[in-house]
Amino acid sequence: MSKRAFVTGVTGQDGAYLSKLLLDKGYDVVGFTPRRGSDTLWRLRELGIVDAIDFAYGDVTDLSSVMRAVQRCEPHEVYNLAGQSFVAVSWDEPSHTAEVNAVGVANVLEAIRQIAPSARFYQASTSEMFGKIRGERQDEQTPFHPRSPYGVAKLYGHWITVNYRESFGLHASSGILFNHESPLRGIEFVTRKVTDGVARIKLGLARELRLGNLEAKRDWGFAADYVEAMWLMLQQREPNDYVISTGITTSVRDMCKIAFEHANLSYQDHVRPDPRFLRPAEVDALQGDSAKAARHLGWQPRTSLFDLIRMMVEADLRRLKSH
Ligand code: NAP
Ligand code: G4F
Repeated sequence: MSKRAFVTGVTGQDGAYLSKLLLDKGYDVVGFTPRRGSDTLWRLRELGIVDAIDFAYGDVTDLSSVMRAVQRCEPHEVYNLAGQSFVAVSWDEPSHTAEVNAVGVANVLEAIRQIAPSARFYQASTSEMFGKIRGERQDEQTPFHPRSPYGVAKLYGHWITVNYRESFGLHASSGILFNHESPLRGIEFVTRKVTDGVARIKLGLARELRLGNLEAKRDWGFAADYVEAMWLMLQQREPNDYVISTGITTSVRDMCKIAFEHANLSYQDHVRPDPRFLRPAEVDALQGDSAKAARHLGWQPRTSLFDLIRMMVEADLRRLKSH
């Protein structure tokens, strides 16, 4: 009999790559998604898996919808990827962000506790919880100091996961994932904004690209590598928390340089500063240490930032040329 996975946030970047991985492993995938007006299925279409997913409609902020869907699915594994994931918007929508990223996690855990207590649970935690860092590298022992309403809400999601593990013995794991990108990344995030911008400039559709803080540094990896770590966490005998990262940090400026140079352009000629994209509080730098994931899960990142950004520029050139 196939294993059944329940994936919230199935239409997002990670939901799409994770569903592909699970389907390839022979799982039945129930994708939990709010019914929205615009085309939210484009990522699942690009990966050619939209028809393989059994959709359950609902919202993580609506406990009854989560319970009904979990009841129907009878999952072996639950991946909670649903999130208001854009940090910048979390200052504009702090309450909504808390509803989805904090209360939503409690709702999914509560549904599991009451309906499917033997299901294994994955929570999409984030390096944004480290926030105002003191040391150079962050691992599972590093103290948290979130710098955005997004990070604060995610911290609740992280601790309620730990709490349900300790209180009720759920197999609940939290993956503290550093930034991960792909051609399926939302256009509002800086890597995709840059690779889309490069493609537009290269094709003569735009002349400049307006960005915020170029000095911020991130530890960027490839989403398809990172969803494997999610799956590996749920295959362990014991639940646990893991940092998932590449261990390499790069500034937004240097990431731009890689993207523009791939198209034989110079970022200095096209990137313009725009204070509208600065944040009320910034996470200046992130650099993870995934030694625990390497030891316990045998997980290693496989894709360099250089290859990732080139892949994204190529994908954006292809998309724009085909329109
Ligand atoms: P994403 O592309 O923005 O996807 C988020 C998904 O959540 C979308 O499918 C969205 O559906 C869904 N969603 C939003 N609100 C919901 C609600 N109230 N109920 C049910 N579903 C809802 O984000 P991602 O990059 O795949 O990230 C997946 C998760 O990992 C997020 O929780 C994010 O915060 C976290 N994370 C991401 C990274 C990263 O670098 N990518 C790093 C650490 C943690 P719609 O499309 O219909 O809105
Ligand atoms: O791409 P970003 O918007 O990602 P951010 O804020 O690091 O958050 C992402 O990674 C987190 C993991 O650490 C996830 F939890 C979260 O869900 C999301 O996936 O911004 C990256 C950096 C920031 O320092 C930002 O200030 O790029 C800087 N930046 C400079 N100009 C910009 C821009 N970011 C965006 N989005 N747009 C700009 O024009």
